[in-house]
Amino acid sequence: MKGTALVLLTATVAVITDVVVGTDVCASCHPNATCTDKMDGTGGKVCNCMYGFVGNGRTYCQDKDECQLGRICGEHSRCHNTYGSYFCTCVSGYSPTNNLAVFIPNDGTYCHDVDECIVDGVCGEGGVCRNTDGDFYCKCRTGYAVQNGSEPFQPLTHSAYCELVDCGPPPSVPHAVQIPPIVTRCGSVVQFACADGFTWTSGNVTAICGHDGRWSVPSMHCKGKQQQQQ
Ligand SMILES: [Ca+2]
Repeated sequence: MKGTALVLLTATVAVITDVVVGTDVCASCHPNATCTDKMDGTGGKVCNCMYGFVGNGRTYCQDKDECQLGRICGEHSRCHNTYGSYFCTCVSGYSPTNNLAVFIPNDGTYCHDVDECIVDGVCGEGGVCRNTDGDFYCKCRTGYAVQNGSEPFQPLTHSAYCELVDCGPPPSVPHAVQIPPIVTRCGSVVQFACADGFTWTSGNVTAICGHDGRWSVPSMHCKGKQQQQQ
């Protein structure tokens, strides 16, 4: 009997989480540990720290900082350690593939690029959106010009925006009048005709509102009819 007890005592010393002679092993488990059957088939019990904790199962089971294990959350992510667990978030411009705000990568969730251009009007009126990996940018469509900045611009971080190009009132041409309708947007064409008492002699009779917001000036010449007769 003495020999058996000595063998048991030796085994207990060797593995602290093993069977303790004459005591209930499970009662000695740390609050953050569970008591489970030993895998060696001896019928003994063992204290194991719960998921998210590390220690010997009995005297200590401390929080495991999963974020120290390298890039556990994957690319474009941030890891957040919590007591007994952890969670991941994505950096700006990326979102979790599980469509939630946070995730744990063990279900295959990872951070992927957000296609910001899916949202209508993200670049504002006249803006054309281009998605990029982790970001997006805007340019102005034809007929619009960038204001308060330069192209390409990111409307969330820059104050630039697109504005309809408008040339304002068409130029005045000596002895000529404008023929309505007068539209002053980019690309608009305004027709001119010689005023009463004058007649066209040469040059083009149109003014075009350019992308730079300026009118081209008609090269037309109108001569007084009386002058012509002389
Ligand atoms: Ca993007």
